[in-house]
Amino acid sequence: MKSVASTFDLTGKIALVTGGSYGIGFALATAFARAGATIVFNDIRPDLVEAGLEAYAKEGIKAHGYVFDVTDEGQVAASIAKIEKEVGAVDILVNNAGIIKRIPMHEMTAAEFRQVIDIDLNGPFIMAKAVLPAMMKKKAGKIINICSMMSELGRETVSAYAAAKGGLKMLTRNIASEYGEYNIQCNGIGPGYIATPQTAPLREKQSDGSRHPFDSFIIAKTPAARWGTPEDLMGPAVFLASSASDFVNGHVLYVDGGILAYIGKQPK
Ligand code: NAP
Ligand code: GCO
Repeated sequence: MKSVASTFDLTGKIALVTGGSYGIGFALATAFARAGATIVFNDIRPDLVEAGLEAYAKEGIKAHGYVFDVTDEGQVAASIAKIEKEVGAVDILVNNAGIIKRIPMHEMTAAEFRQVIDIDLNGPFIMAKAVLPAMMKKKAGKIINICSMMSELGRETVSAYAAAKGGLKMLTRNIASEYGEYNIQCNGIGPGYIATPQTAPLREKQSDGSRHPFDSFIIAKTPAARWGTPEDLMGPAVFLASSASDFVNGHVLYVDGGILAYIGKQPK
């Protein structure tokens, strides 16, 4: 029987993390590398791929960076073929690339709504579709979709994001349902409120030096009474990328410091 620790080992695996040059994607890829995997990442901007390669090198990781847009089916197909040739077939895909637009719904244009859906929902479909054939051939694969609190909850100004992340939860369940027989597991991670550039506007200090009201709101909504860090997601991601989770399929693992369990801080 294998040791429990060895079931988390990713030696020999190739992990592709979309939008992995900084933020959550960078932390997840770093965790996979520390568990033994070879890292591949992409971004739409060449300068960010360059910066990402430098950041991985600083961590002692020899990553492979590619420039492509996850919403462009042609670019994705060509890039996956290139990655398979230059590095090898992808064993672990993390659909991390994502954007948010905080605009009241009645002021949002359909073009803005579509752009969020395109990157946050169509992108994961296009990426998964591109890696599935090799995974089906190998009869093994892990797909991790980065979902959100907004896969479960709504809030003002984030209609497109919530629609996309709710859809991503169901895409996760459907990939699990459709490809489980090929020993492919598709799960989600639902991060709580994590301190990254994406959430920086919600944490900006007020002109008098006090906390942003949204920052205070999140502290009060989180039993852990703090924002999460990208590092908080590393262990859960290694679990879902490794054979330790081979019978976990179609699940969204919320890593939220308890937000979804909590009604919120009682007024004093
Ligand atoms: P971030 O700091 O904004 O990073 C997102 C990454 O995705 C960036 O590298 C971005 O590159 C890339 N990207 C955007 N559009 C792309 C495209 N079309 N093709 C390729 N790459 C693209 O965000 P984050 O906070 O690390 O979030 C990462 C993921 O976690 C997102 O899916 C987000 O929705 C989700 N999430 C975040 C939080 C949180 O609290 N931070 C919580 C729950 C879920 P550019 O810089 O070039 O745009
Ligand atoms: C927002 C935030 C969120 C988080 C995250 C929560 O404006 O409410 O940006 O949507 O980024 O996805 O899990």
